[in-house]
Amino acid sequence: ARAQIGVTGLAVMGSNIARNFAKHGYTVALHNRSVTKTDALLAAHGGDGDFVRTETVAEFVAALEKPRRVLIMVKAGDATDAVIEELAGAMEPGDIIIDGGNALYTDTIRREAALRERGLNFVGAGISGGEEGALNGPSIMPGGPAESYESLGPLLESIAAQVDGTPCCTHIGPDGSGHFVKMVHNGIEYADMQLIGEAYHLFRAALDLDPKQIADIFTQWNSGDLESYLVEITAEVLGQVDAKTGKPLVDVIVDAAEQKGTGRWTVKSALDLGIPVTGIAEAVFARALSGSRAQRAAAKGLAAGELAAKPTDIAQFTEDIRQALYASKVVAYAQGFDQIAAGSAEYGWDLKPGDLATIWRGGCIIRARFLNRIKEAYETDPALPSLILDPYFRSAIETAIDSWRRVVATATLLGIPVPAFASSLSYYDALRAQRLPAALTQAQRDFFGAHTYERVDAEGKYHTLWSEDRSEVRSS
Ligand code: NBP
Repeated sequence: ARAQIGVTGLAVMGSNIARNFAKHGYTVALHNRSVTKTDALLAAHGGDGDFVRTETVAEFVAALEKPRRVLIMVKAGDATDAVIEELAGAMEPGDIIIDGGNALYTDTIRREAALRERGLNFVGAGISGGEEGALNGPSIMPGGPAESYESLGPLLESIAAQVDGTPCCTHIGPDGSGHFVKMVHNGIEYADMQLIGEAYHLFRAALDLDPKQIADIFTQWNSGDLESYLVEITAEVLGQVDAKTGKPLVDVIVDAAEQKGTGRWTVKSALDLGIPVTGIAEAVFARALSGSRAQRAAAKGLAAGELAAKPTDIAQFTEDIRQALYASKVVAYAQGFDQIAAGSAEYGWDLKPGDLATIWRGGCIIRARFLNRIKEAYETDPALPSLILDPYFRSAIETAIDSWRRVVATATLLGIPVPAFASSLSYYDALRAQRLPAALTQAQRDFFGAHTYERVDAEGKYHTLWSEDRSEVRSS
């Protein structure tokens, strides 16, 4: 036994992580259900470092130093359970199984409990950064027992992305917390992509700019507050020309965005936790709407009503869009961090929002300059009631607010859909409002269901006898 780590599941993610470990000097045992992938990896990249080729699970487990550390990188779901079962049968108490796939956090909670019963350590680790990150440094969000992080942490931290000398990897918390946090990360990614999409749509539909011009704007934005991986790749995508037609590539791609599920999971979990993640929800629904192709085709010709004139001051409206994007992005992150706080409270995880902002600064899809500000915000006040209330973000939104309103109003008057911009602004206005129409909602509930209400001027619960003399009674 001489390998410090084993990787099973050698599709694109597993292969790249195995190579990343090897490049960092670790001896890596390789395993895949079908040996062809193992051999393909060795043939193409065997020179990256020290690999141990294995065919069976028994050989694989025997190749590992104790306590054994195995990283599973298979398709999330039943395949993960099948692989865990096979490995657990061959491993010994104290060994560590890491699931680096995109598991649903409740599955991770279940698997961790079952393996703990058998004396094994199970670490559900969210890994972000796609194939490039896996190879050159991902952002890693490992949950599971703190003891296992002592043995595992140094390995994971060494292959993670590094920002200002800090690895983009830290122990997140018990059982499913790593996968939960990765799920919300992906939800934020959905919101971020939708917001960028809305900005792009406005450039085209409200300002009649072409993809190349818009690419230049995104390139410019990427040297300011919006600097981020997603803004950077947006410029690259918009600059791409289709070889076949000579048109911008984006114009020959079908406008139906697919989803694998983590955005949907985020929204489902937020619904259960009662946290409004409106930006993420709008992003998930926008993808669903884009994919309803038959319905959209049938809706062709629906009236738009009388539309306003397009903005004439292109520079001003461009700046308005930039501000709206920034402010909406702050809201999306604020909501995501609210969900993390709620998940932490629900499951007793004691999650540290500042740590998450720190490890998302590099390696992952949502990496952005902006995350330094979030890190600082939570360093200053770990109990911040909302990210929006941090002095820096509060003033950034104050600067952006007029532009943000102009963008949402103009889009509405031009018939251009901006669900995430608009719902983020509404969320902000609702958060700010000191009186909401919820008083009416609660009164209606009391009317039809005797659900009672609280009064602004007295303690206790009250009910109006709506179908009698409409007098008020105190509810027991
Ligand atoms: P896939 O998600 O496409 O999974 C393919 C791997 O799963 C192959 O190694 C395959 O083995 C193995 N596998 C399957 Br399918 N069923 C199996 C079973 N019943 N028993 C054993 N092995 C089985 O690979 P991926 O795209 O590299 O992603 C790996 C994980 O990482 C996933 O959970 C994914 O959600 C997550 N992830 C992916 C990305 C990304 O950018 N792609 C980013 C972050 C996280 P075979 O070769 O024998 O068929």
